[in-house]
Parts: sequence; C-alpha cells; structure tokens
Amino acid sequence: MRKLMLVAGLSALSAFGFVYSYLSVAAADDVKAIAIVKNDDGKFVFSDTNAKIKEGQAIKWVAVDSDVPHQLVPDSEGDVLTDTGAFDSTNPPSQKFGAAGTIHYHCAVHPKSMRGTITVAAAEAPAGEAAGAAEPKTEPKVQAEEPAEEAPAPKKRKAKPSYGYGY
Ligand SMILES: [Cu+2]
Repeated sequence: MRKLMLVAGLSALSAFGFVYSYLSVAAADDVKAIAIVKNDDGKFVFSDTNAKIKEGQAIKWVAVDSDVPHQLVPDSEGDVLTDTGAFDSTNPPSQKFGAAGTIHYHCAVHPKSMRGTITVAAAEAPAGEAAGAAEPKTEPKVQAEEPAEEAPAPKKRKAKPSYGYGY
C-alpha cells in the first residue's frame, strides 16, 4: 500500500515537472518554443515554420513525441544559425539571435520535411532607440563642417555684384 502511494506520488511529480518546464519555456518572453512534431503523413515538421522573434530573443526546439534524433543546421553560410548537433526530446537545444535578419534552416536528418525560417526583427526597446539617437548626433557635426566650407562661395558670388555696384 505504501509502495503504491510512493509510485503514484513520484509519477505525479515527474508529470508535473514535465508540464511545468514546458509551460515555463512557452511563457518566458525572451524564449520562443518551437515544437518538433509529426504531421498527418508521419513526417517530422516544425510547429512554426516561419517563426518571428525580436533581436535578443532565443528559440528552443522541443521534440515533443519522439526520441528520434534531429540536427538543425543553416541552409547556407549566410544563415546565422549554429549547428545544434544531434539532439532528441531529452536535450532540447536553444539558441539566442542577436542580430536582425532572416535565417533559413533545416534538419540534417529530415531535410525534406523539417525546413524552417526565422525572422528576427530589430529590437524596439527604448535603450536601443537612445543608443541609435546618440550616433546620428555625431554625424551631422561632421556633415555641418562641409557645408560651412561651401557656404562662403555663394557669399563671394554675391560680393562680386556688390563690389561691382560699389565701384
Ligand atoms: Cu529531424
């Protein structure tokens, strides 16, 4: 009787732990979870094939229903995604994306069905705007010096007629 209760308690705990860890990933604002599931044809696919995140956010790939290994790699050198190496449902990889852009990637094990795109939008945080506003301030100063050198030229042109009238 005691043993039965202990087993029931442990399985309830582990079930709660799994659900809790999955929900905490989905709820976290800076981490977006993409599930790896089987479609109606039995092929592995990403739950979100065109994920949209913001600069600085991370993506965690969770193989939901299988221990079949996957390995996510970029389509080409220009796609800023790091090879995840082989993983399954027990060790979901996550990756943070620090630069805006579009990334095409696929699973090296299931290249036909597991293809996805990640669109990373520029961050709209106030700190980013302040940093962006500080940079242009220095640029106009440099540009302002150039027109100042050109400005005397029209004055000279105007000065010629007045010189002419004066003479
Ligand atoms: Cu795969």
